[in-house]
Amino acid sequence: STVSDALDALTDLQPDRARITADILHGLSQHPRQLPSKYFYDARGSALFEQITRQPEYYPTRTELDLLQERAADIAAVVGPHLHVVELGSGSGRKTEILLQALVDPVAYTPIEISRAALLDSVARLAPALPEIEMLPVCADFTRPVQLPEPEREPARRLVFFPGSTLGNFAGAEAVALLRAMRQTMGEGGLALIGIDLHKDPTLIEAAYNDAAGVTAEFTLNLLRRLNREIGSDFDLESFAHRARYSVERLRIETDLVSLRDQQVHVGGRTFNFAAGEAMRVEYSHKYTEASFALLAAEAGLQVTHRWDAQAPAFGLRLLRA
Ligand code: AVJ
Repeated sequence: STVSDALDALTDLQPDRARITADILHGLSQHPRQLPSKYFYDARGSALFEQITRQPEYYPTRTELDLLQERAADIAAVVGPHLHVVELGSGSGRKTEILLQALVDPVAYTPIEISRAALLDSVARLAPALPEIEMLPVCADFTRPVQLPEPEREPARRLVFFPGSTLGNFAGAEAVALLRAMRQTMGEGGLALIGIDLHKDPTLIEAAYNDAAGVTAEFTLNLLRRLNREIGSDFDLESFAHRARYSVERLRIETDLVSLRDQQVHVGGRTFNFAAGEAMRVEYSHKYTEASFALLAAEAGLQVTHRWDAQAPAFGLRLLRA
């Protein structure tokens, strides 16, 4: 596609103010409180995440990019030609570019991305670089049902691309539900290529979510800034602090915004009291072992057929089929 064809094909299902307000009110009514991490990604949040990926402590992105680069030809041979690639949470599309360049005659590419700004940037970069591929972008929350656009040319099968260990943001039943929905998206004979961060020295993991430059803290707090702007809440950004700790029992980073004092916050006409020290959960980043991932996939009716791993820091790509 040309950039202009790609933009004409855009499906816009970006969450609106009412949807975001309902999700936030629901999260604030839980004990302990929790806010969905998908709302990190407004234009600024996506830009801050890109900045995180360039911090020396944040190993996942560069490790996965190198792994993809090294194994792309092998992956392309295994998944076969003429694919419709559907990516969940496509962000900047840097990983996609490596994959699409390696695949044999890919038919179409559907990036699904909640941040319209990130989506438009990636389309503007990918369309000219890959003019032979039909671009069918979708701005949407990929945890909600999305009607997939149909490519003009009939693909051999779909390949769901889900890199970045984004799956790690989903705990337990939600992760299984997402993988089940992904299985539907894969369709008949479809495949999924998933990037997962693997369990390793907790010190390395914790450092990745507590970079010395403070970019991750800014990224976390940006959620409150975004909510204040878009749904009219009045979170005081000076009165909450980022905290990310690795739980060795649960194999996950647990990121909280901790209230620094007793305070009140107003959202959607309601008042919420926060005690000093009270933590609001804003993100999980699960890490996996070989066994824990295979079990999770099996719960969703999926089988791991191929693995490609990076060592030190450990990171994995998994190919799944139904
Ligand atoms: C984009 C979801 C994979 O969980 O590692 C990075 C987001 N949060 N630093 C992750 C994130 C804090 C990232 N994912």
